Amino acid sequence: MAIKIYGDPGSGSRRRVTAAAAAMGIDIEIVNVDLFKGESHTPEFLELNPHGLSPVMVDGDFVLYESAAINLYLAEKAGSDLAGKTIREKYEILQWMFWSGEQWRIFATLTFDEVLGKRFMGRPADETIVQLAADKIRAGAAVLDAHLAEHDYIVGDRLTLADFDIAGPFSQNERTKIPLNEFPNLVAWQQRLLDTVPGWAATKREVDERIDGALAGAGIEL
Ligand SMILES: N[C@@H](CCC(=O)N[C@@H](CS)C(=O)NCC(=O)O)C(=O)O
Repeated sequence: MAIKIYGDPGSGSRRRVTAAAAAMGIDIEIVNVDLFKGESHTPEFLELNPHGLSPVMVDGDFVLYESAAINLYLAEKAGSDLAGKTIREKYEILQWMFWSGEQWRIFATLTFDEVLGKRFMGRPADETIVQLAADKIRAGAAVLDAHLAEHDYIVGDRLTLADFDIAGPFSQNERTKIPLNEFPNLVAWQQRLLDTVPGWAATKREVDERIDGALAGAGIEL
């Protein structure tokens, strides 16, 4: 039975999982959950993830949420080296994945909620929050940019799960305008991922079509 991934095609977090699964050659069955219709807050979905967030993985009777945890589970199950070949590489990858969750993507999500989420609700963004998130993103991006001046990928100069996690905020930046484009090595690395990781390019098209379609449907111009 294929592993199921529940989530919305516009979700940058679902993207991290579906792109990583493709890179690891893992067969998955996608179950679409429409976030715009509130489908992640139905009683059935909340049984899978009480936080009501996309994505969720279901492998037989095992249910797991949090994209990074799902990717680590998939890598271990498939025996993929995307989670690291040596103990040192594994912990370097985990270092970046934890950093990404706690210090990086959270500010991109905050910006998405302010700039896009609130637009869908007809409310203005809180500029103090947008500015705070931009400052935090700039601080992290400066470190990443310096790191990527010396490396083609985040760890070990080859694709790993750390790349998917840290690239997550690029999923919405054409719409949220978080300040990633000020950092040339970061932009070049993102383009490298799009050019060399087919699943990253395919899921970008999915996210863009889904969110741009929702914006057009709601008559919102950014
Ligand atoms: N840290 C979580 C983030 C999940 C998340 O924020 N998902 C968003 C879409 S990218 C969501 O489902 N939002 C719906 C909501 O807030 O109700 C993960 O990595 O899975």
